[in-house]
Amino acid sequence: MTICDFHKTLFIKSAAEWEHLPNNPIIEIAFAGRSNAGKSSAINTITGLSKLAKTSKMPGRTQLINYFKLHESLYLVDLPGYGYAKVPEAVRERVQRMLGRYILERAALYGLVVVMDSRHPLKENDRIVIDWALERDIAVHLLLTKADKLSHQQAQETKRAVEKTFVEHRDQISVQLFSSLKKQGVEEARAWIAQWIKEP
Ligand SMILES: Nc1nc2c(ncn2[C@@H]2O[C@H](COP(=O)(O)OP(=O)(O)O)[C@@H](O)[C@H]2O)c(=O)[nH]1
Ligand SMILES: [Mg+2]
Repeated sequence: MTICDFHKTLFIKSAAEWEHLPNNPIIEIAFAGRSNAGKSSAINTITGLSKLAKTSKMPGRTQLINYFKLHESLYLVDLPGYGYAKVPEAVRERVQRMLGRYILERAALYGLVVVMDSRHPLKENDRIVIDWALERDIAVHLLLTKADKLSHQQAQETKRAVEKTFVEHRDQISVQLFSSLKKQGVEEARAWIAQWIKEP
């Protein structure tokens, strides 16, 4: 059961620099993942707002940190994608630095959704991002998206394998299958996010 209206999520701002991040102390749940993994699509599917976050067939387009207000006490944050080789080196380094600083230092960050293509989960950069969150004791939700590209059995096997990898961190890391195309796993993702909402 969710206690807020995901359909009322509003775009707040795009930030290119650390100094431009909002400075009001609202809980942030951030979405990280490789370029093209399906982060923006997942935000749109979870909120039920198909045009909220810009999606793209061209990887490496979003180098900004995008803020959305889901509730008076909660922001959703679409982080820049990583791991796209065709982005110029200087841009890639800047993005990695921002991402590292955001995950390691952002006081408002309470939960990290790591969006991964369920056909290729846990790439090196995903592991790095997950390790940063573990270091800080931040809750991690692994969203195995594009599950529609796998058979039911393949998808279940992938989920089990990912769960097994983090069995020692099962209090901190949860795993689910998701598909923006088929609207699969939406309520499960909403429930994970809604647990962070503080009612006044
Ligand atoms: N089949 C399928 N395609 C998806 C899914 N989610 C995203 N895509 C596609 O993957 C591409 C990248 O999606 P996007 O959300 O922009 O990825 P981002 O770079 O991680 O924000 C787009 O062409 C989407 O239509 C999904 O669940 N299933
Ligand atoms: Mg995106």
